[in-house]
Amino acid sequence: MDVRDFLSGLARLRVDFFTGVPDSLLRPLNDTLLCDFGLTGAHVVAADEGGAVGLAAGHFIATGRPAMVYLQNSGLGNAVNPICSLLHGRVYGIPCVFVVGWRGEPGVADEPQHAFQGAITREMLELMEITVFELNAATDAAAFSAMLAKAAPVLAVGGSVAFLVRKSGLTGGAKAKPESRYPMAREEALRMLLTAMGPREYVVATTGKTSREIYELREELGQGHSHDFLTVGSMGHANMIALGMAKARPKDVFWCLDGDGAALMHLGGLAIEAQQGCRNLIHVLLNNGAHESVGGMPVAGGGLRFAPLARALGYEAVFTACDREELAAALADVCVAAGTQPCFLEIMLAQGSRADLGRPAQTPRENLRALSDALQGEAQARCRR
Ligand SMILES: Cc1ncc(C[n+]2csc(CCOP(=O)(O)OP(=O)(O)O)c2C)c(N)n1
Repeated sequence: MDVRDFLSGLARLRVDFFTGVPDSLLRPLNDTLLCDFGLTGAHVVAADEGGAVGLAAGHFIATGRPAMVYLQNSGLGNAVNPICSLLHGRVYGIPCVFVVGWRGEPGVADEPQHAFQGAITREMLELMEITVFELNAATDAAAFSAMLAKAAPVLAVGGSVAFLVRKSGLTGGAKAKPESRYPMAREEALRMLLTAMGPREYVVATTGKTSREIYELREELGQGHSHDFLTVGSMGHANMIALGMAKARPKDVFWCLDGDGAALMHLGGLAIEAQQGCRNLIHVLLNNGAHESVGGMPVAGGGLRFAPLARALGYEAVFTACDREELAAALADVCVAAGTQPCFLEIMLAQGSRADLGRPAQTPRENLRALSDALQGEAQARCRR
């Protein structure tokens, strides 16, 4: 259904505040909210889905009107705690209107990280006593009106409802235009990073297009994939995975290649990483100011700088680069500092990626097996040396 009709319908439920984390399936909704309300009015792009539930709760407490929380179904995990311990009728009974992009819906081919989450999404919502309505390409005005009529009494008694959006369930709307202040694309920066790394150094890459680009670049550079962990799901956890590996393998060097949206989602990890002081871990923040992989919605308004934050959290070796020349110089400095102190490198980037960007041909389990073999092989070689 057309996103404008959807929003007009929700206005009948008195929904006048919108927050969430973007999803490619919900792009018509995300872009329209951005165009209509900007970033500081009745629409807030949240750092994580749980935070969005908190914002929606605050809006209801202050106004008595339910808010919308939009999310990809991957984000349900982040929202479970405030749904169950804040919104639910046995706690405060705060109503909320969820709009959930249904990745991995049964019967539709999708990426491996969506398969299990997709299969349990409806049940998960129902288990949390949220009333579910499905929106698909065939949902018409009459069907939607019937859903609204059922949703109103649920919200009136402090319950929550979810519109579970199948592929093409929402269409039309505005198109947001990305703005970039920086010249370098993420793929170009990744090529420079992979070229600067030693052959035995390991990469833990964040979810989204970063991992897809690394996979393609490894092919292009003839480097193989055995030294990479491509975190296909679990947005925001690449830094903790990298820290876990770096602590367990102090003689190996690990590069965490992180996104700004992902880093912000679980920002606490950065503090833990800094405090652990692992000298064999280099955290690279690929900052394009946006959730580029799912349509380019801004991350915290698009102007967040992580380098000062990293310094405040305790990193001593902090580098920044805004173009190719600065990145080449910063990489030379990082390679000197790595091994002696924990390093943090922020690269300011333009938005954008190739239209023909592929996806890893390896499954996640194949990826893990190849990486485990490489780690084991390196440990054995070290014993022999
Ligand atoms: C918990 C969770 N919420 C939302 C998503 C959907 N998602 C996938 S990639 C992405 C954007 C990541 O942004 P960023 O880390 O800045 O990297 P970029 O795409 O800009 O390279 C989002 C929101 C997800 N995978 N998991």
